[in-house]
Amino acid sequence: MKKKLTSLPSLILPGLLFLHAGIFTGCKPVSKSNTTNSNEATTAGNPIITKKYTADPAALVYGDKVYLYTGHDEAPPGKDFYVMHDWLCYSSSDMVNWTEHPSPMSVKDFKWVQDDAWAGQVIYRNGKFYWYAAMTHKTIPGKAIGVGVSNSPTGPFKDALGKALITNDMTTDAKIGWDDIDPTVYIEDNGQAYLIWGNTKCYWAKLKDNMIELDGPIKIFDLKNFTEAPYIHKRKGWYYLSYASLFPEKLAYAMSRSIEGPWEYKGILNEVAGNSNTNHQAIIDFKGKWYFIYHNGVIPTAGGSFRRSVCIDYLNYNRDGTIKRIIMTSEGVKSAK
Ligand code: FUB
Repeated sequence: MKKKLTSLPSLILPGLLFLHAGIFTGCKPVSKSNTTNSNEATTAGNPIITKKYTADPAALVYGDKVYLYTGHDEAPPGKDFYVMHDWLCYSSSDMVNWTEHPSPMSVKDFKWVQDDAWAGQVIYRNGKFYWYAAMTHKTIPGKAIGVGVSNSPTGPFKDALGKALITNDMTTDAKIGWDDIDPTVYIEDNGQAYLIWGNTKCYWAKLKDNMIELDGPIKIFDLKNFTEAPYIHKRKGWYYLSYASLFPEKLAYAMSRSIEGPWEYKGILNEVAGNSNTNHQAIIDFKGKWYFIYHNGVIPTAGGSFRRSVCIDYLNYNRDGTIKRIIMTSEGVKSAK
């Protein structure tokens, strides 16, 4: 049984410093302890995980499986900001049945980090898995981006650098401490890797083959109403840069024939996701279908902007390559064959 979502208005403060409250009526309550002993993580439909609060999905297709990496919202009911100390990992062969793996990475794995296991992305290269993620730096004020590395998609991931790859003092265009968040990585067919990240400014830089050093200056993409959560995917010669826009966040997207831009704004991809003032996406092609993985805040009774839940719906294209507006559903997707 699923019911409609009800959103309350959000209070907008600069950037991501905000308060938000909302209510939702529905089913599939999260367990009291917000933990699970079973590795069978999910039930059918959206949200796909109901035993824990999950946010900021990243997904990797590797072999015949999809690996889903999420943030882990642990803010108690009534607390209106992020409490996030580790990340979670799930895998599936069909996009419907998800197996939970032990938490593969935590802020404790990074000695230079104070806290805050925020969004990131995992990518495979040369036999290793690299996880780029935003955290709060212990000594350099503001958010920073670190890199975890593992021999397995399910971890454990270790600090690949022993220090941050990106710190707030390296990016001075945005006069805020939380502009170095939400890293995403894309590897071109010629092997050139790109790191893209940001809040209010969309930064990008080339990465060296070792994946843990920048290979050139930090530049900025010009994107209409960019807030955060950049994500790159490619289809039929088109690059797509999707991102969270305005606040409360909708997802917008732009297209280009080159990953280095210029990017042409194409409009809204997804509306505000029920009961969550943030919106964060991963887009993958798996077994012949395109999937849009995102979060909302619909788990009763405490779900909301700081207790979020990952959902999956289909992503479809128009004949000219533009993307059809996402239809967020309670039913979610069917088993992929
Ligand atoms: O989860 C913390 C922050 O909220 C992420 O970095 C943003 O993308 C937003 O989802």
